Amino acid sequence: MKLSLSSLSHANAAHRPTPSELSAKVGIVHLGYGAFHRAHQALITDTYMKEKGGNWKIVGVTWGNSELQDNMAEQDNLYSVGVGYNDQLDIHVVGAVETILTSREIDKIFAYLRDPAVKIVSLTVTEKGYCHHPATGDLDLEHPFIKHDLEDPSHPKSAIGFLVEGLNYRRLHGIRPFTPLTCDNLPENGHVLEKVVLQFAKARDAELYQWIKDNIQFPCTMVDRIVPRTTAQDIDRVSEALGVRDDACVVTEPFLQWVVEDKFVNERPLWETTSIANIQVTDDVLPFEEMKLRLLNGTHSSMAYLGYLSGYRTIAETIADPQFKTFIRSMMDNEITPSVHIQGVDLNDYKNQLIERYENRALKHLTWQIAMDGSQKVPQRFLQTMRYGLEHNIELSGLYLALAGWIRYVSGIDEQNQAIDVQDPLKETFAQVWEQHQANPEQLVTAFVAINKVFDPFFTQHPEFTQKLTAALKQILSIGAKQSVYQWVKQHQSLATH
Ligand code: CS2
Repeated sequence: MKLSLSSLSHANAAHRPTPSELSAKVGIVHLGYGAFHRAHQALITDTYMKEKGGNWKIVGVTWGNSELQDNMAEQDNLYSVGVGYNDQLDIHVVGAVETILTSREIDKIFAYLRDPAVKIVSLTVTEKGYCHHPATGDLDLEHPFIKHDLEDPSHPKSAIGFLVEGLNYRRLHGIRPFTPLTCDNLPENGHVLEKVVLQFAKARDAELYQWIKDNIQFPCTMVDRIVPRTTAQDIDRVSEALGVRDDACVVTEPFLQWVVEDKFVNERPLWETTSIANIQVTDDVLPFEEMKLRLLNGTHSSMAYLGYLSGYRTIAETIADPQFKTFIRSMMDNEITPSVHIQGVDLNDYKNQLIERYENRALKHLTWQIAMDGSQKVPQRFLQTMRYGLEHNIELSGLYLALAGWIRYVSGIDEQNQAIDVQDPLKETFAQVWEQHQANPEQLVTAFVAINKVFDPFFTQHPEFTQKLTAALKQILSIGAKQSVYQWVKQHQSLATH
């Protein structure tokens, strides 16, 4: 039997949405309805409606995942969040979703974006969904979706196109605007969104640009919860625990954090008043973003590239290798922490907790999944920390190894000569650079560092950066990623004992 309102009444009535939640109206449109959103903002909003009421039902927009749309529709738009820790699994059924639309259902999406009842349009469209140059933050006016949306604004393909057209309608009809709320893993994500929205609006119409500039705020957020892509095994485990089959479930970890900048141009749910811990509304999100992007995402990506090349399929497998664990923890302490400036957080506890989160055997978080879209992630996960380190004379050998691991990974061939399924908007560029320079690591690194969509010119001006990166790549090419990590640990342990 499938999950639905009626099957739930028989199987597990405790999980039924409350009557007030069932009758609540839509208040949020979420662009980029994926696993992360389901286990984070949607779950939090669900808890809010169950505990406090309010009309905050969510319309989720997915770019192409019509299977998820079908599964949700068959389940009365219910799904469960399985919270897993090693062998333990707790289930929460979420009833906060009104419906799922695909990005091609343009009229239906606009009906919501125009509706005054919709007060927030939130986004998790991944780094590449901002259609910007990651190194500069500028909108990529050559991006095919952006070009299309500027020519035909009423049939957008990009999230930016939907947002601007929705705001434009409200401007022209005197309807109170919604707050665009980004929940993607980018530093100063609100500013990134604001910049691309304004540049897009400017390319469309000067008045629209000015109106957005004067009337819209783009709160920054720091979001954190590890939510791997759902597997067939996850579906079986959750369905068994729930008593009915749920093809739209997600499995996540117990940890959750959300820090939101308090500048909304319309109403919002007071998420921070729910019984869920670790939700904070503040004036300054940047220190939290830096802490999380550098310590968590930076080490996640390090494990993704070096772990994958070492033959480890998941993060839990990678961190179970004691040498990797030492490598990651030392890198956090010696190379990353100096660049993190935050008051009121015990960073030692935070880092201990990160290692425990990585060790959680309930999550099968593929190194391959995290390795995806490196061109969009490397600037904020590695390069900003390295820039700080270069400016402050901090030793960065672990980060050089991780960055070299990324360069090695995007060659598309692993250490056993098997193909790697590289997923990245710059995949072709990487393949060409490798093709041209593979016999020569110096040239290879120089050509990578010259890719200005990823590397800020700062790095080309620092010969030390290129030299050390080349040395790390040479080592990976000669002894492999795993032995390079082992060697690193050996050297650092002997340094520590001298
Ligand atoms: C991961 C993140 O896939 C990735 O790149 O590093 O999705 C990570 O799991 C989240 O940011 C955790 O909050």
